[in-house]
This record gives sequence, structure tokens and C-alpha cells, in this order.
Amino acid sequence: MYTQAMDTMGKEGADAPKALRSAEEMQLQARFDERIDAGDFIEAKDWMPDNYRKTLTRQISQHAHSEIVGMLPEGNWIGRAPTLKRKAILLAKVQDEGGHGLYLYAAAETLGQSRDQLLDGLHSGRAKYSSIFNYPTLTWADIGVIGWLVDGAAIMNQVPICRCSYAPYARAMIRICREESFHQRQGYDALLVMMTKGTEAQKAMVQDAVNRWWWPSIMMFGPPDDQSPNTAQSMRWGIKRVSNDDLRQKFIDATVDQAKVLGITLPDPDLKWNEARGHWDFGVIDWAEFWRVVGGDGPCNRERLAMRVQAWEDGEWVREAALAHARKHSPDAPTAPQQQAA
Ligand code: FAQ
Repeated sequence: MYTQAMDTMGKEGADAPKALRSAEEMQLQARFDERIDAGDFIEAKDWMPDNYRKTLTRQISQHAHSEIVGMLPEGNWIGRAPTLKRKAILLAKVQDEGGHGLYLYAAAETLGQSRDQLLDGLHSGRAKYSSIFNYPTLTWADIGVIGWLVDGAAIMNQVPICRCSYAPYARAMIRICREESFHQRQGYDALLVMMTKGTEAQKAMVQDAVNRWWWPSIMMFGPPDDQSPNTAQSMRWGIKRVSNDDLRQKFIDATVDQAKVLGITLPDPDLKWNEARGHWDFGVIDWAEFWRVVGGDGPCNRERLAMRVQAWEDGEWVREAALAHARKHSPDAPTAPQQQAA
């Protein structure tokens, strides 16, 4: 028995020997599977398989990191918004993204990892965040295009997560999706004003921004289904409800008509309506670029991460003050931020 335990130690992956499971654990697993099949929601205190917990922690924390890293490209333009109205809208939007990050970190914490551990994953480069936020915002039109395309893609991906089998994540997503709708709308509105009332230079600026953001936006949905290691199991568990490719197609189908109303051209010569499929066909996505960016070598990866680490270091005194305050009111409060797991 002891040697068998030693054999399984430290091995992970498909070829790892299966750990012995008790009858009780098998019953719990069967009950969990039944609940998933019946479309039940799982709560934080319910029994769940380790890999379900792991997958959710990975996805929710990456989602949270995306929201707070996503504040950076737009935050960059708050001081340069062209009117008071646009500045107020952008401020509200960027604050919303910070709020989304906080709801999501709270949801991830219910799975047993502290906020400090989750953030350490981001700061050390172990955890991912969305590829899209590694592209630069070069002009004011980029801000409109982020709202229209990036928030538009985010909504398409996130509405099905409101029905995710893990209830704390699903609940967080309901509020987030309501706010994302405003984000998408304000971006579209800013572009429509530039395209209908702007100068030729402003219209060209919008087209240039669309040319740069289109392909990265459709990469946001993740790799094609046949190259997505997590999709099949996540769909079986009801974490994902729609696959990467299906969401991407739905997004493209919805966006083509919006582009026509705006009067811009999507930078894909292969975009063609396919009557037989009832969908728009589109060109080949440069997956090498996607993996390069996900792997840390995009145009702004280093800058984005350095800014998050700097913000964390600058905020140390705030965390210390909050802990000192908490200790005053409760002697049981921790004396230092929770340490990361070994
Ligand atoms: N970027 O097997 P799959 C927003 C990774 S929030 C980077 O298909 P999965 C709001 C993936 O993690 C945007 N990495 O993975 C906003 C996995 O790596 P791992 C974020 C990506 O999880 C707007 C590997 O590739 N939204 O925009 C990306 O089943 C404007 C294999 O992929 C969410 O996070 C990517 N694009 O499906 C804020 C939504 N795609 O971890 C500010 C929740 C894939 O195994 C301004 N997340 N990878 O090492 C999801 O729906 C899923 O996690 C997917 C990926 C669909 C993103």
C-alpha cells in the first residue's frame, strides 16, 4: 500500500496511474455527475471533483486577471478623451472592469485559493490573461473599437457563462454581462459619431483601428475546438456551454451587419455569406500569432505585466493599513497578507 502511494506521488497527466478511490468518493462522484446532467448548480460547499475545482479556478482567475489587465489599454486614454462626456463614460467603463475583476476574484476564492495566491499566479507569469490586452491603443478610435469588438466578443463569450454549473461564477456573470452591454454600446456609439459626423481623417482613423483589432478580437474566443484541450471536459461539466468555434462564428455573424451600418470594411477578403451554412465564411486565422501573444511575446505583454506588478507593489501600504484596521476591530485578523501555497 505504501509503495503504491509512492508510485503515484508527483505524477500527473493522462499516463498517471489512477489513485484508489473510496466507495464514498465514488458515490459522491456519481451524485455530482447526476446533478450536472440534471442541469443543477453546484455551490461552493458542495462536493466537487478535484479537476472540476482546478478547471474552474484556472478559468475564473484568468478571467479576473483579464478584467484588471484590460483596464490598462483603455485607462491609458482617460486623460486624452476628446470631450467631457466621453471622458466620464470611459472612466465609468474602466472602473466597471475593475469591479468585474473583484467579483471574479471573489468567485475564485470560494474554490479555496486566496486573492494573494491568485495574484501571485498573474505576477509570476504562471497564470494567463486574455491575449487581446497585449495590443496597443494607438488612437482614440481604438477606444471605440475596443468597446465595439472586444466587449462585443466578451459578451458573446460571457452570456452562456451566466448558466455555468458553478453558481458563484454564474451569479457574478449576470451582473458583469449587464455592464458589458453598456460597454459595447458606448464603443459603437463613439464610432458611429466619428463615422457619420467626423472628418475624413477621423473616418480613416476608425478604419485603421478596425484593421488592427479585428483579427485579435476573433482570436479572443480561444483556439479552434479541435486544438482546445479544455473544451470537451468543460462542456461536459457545464462550465462552458458553447464551444470556442461556435461562439466565434456567432460573433462574426452578428458583427458583419454592424460594420455595414458603421460604414467600415472588416479586413478579411474571404468574408462571404454562405447560404448553405447560414453563416459568414471567414479567412484563415493566424494561430501562430495567437500562441506567440499567449506565450508572452505580444506587442505589450511585458509592459502590461510590469504595470500590474508595479500597482501591486505601490499598493502594499494600503493592504498593510487595511490589515491594521481589521486587527483593531478583530484580534483574530491575520497579521500579514496570506502567504502563497508552497
Ligand atoms: N487569451 O482549451 P482552451 C473581457 C488559453 S474579459 C489567452 O480553449 P478554455 C472584458 C487557455 O487559457 C476576456 N489565453 O481553454 C473586458 C488554455 O490555457 P491553459 C476574458 C487563452 O479555458 C473587455 C489554452 O489557451 N474572458 O474581455 C485564450 O477552455 C474590454 C487552451 O485553450 C474570459 O476569460 C485567450 N484569448 O477556453 C475587459 C472568459 N484563449 O489555461 C476590459 C472566460 C484560450 O490550459 C476591456 N473564459 N487561451 O494553460 C473562457 O470562456 C475560456 O477560458 C476561454 C478559453 C474561451 C477564454
